[in-house]
Amino acid sequence: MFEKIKIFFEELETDSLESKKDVLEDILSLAKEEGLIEIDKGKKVDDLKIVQTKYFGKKGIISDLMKYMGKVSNKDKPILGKIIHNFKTTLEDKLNQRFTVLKKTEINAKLETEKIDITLPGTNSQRGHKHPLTLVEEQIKEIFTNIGFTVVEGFEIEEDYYNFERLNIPKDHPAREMQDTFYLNEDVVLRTHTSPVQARIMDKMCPQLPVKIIAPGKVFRRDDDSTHSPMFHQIEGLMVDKNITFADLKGVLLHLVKSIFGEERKIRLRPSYFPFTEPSAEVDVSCGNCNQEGCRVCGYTGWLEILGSGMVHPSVLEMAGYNSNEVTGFAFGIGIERIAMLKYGIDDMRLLFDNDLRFLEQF
Ligand code: 2U9
Repeated sequence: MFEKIKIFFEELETDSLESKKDVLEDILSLAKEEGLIEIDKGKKVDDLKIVQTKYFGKKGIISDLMKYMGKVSNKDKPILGKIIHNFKTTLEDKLNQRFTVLKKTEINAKLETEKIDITLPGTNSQRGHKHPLTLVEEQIKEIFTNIGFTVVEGFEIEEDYYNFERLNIPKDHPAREMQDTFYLNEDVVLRTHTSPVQARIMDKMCPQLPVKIIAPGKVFRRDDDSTHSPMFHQIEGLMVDKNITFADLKGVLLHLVKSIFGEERKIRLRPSYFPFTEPSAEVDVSCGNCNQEGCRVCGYTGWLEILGSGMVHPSVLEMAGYNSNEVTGFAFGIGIERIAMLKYGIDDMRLLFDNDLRFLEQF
């Protein structure tokens, strides 16, 4: 086709286009038919793009035709322009129509194959859950709030005075030695127990009675092995009132132990020593693993040590402003990790702090 046009213009030479315009129109009419067929043959948008480039591209047929505009006389320019314009718009319209149809078809096909069944059940994201230490802490808090105790929290960074002096721990007591305590400076420590919380509350409340509080929280000691961690969690309890006796302490602790481990469990109190309680007792729970027949868990004793307790030392009451002749109290301290280890059969405390999902997912 293009050859024909070339020859046509070569032969045109000095003749005017006007007289031979029919010949050119015939040539281009044929070319137009060819183009329309090519457009119809395109079955995909990409096929059409190839045809589009062939006719409308920078080096396409229409661009070639336009070059003759510069070669014909001024008089012939409008005639040639009209012929080219007609050729161009016919193909352009046809191309646009075809593009619209094919694009629609392709979108429909895509929608058909990528159809989403919105009635299918969704994939659930995995739910997290509470850490075993949180579970135990929450259970113990609930047991005590149910019998009228209030939960109080205090500072993890504490004055030496409240952490030790107020708990009747004199300067030369072994618990104050550097290997046990993280000192921030001479007068400030990371609290080694939550007892300073209770000491501060007694300051605030005195002479009000009763004091009936539990203090949960993190505590810090320079210790690290399978049964000790430099940071661990405690819940300490304190009850101060007139006529509080050792029997009250025993009753509350029995209730606590049965609530955590089960009604069938027993407790045993062994004499002990703490600077802040007098008398003091360590509390054991009957071994649930062997029903006290003796096993590895309880070291063949039938008993498991779980907490420390005692009657508040008169000096501790006096320092808070209470008259120790009129007022008595009991106190106890529970290591939450120890309870969690016994409750869930965990043999290494460090597992509680590793945050390994294979471990945590079991609770
Ligand atoms: C005040 C007065 C007395 C809190 C007590 C214990 C006994 C005790 C340990 C248990 C395991 C610490 O986490 S542990 O290592 N605690 O044995 N704690 S009596 O006595 C207090 C507290 C506050 C004002």
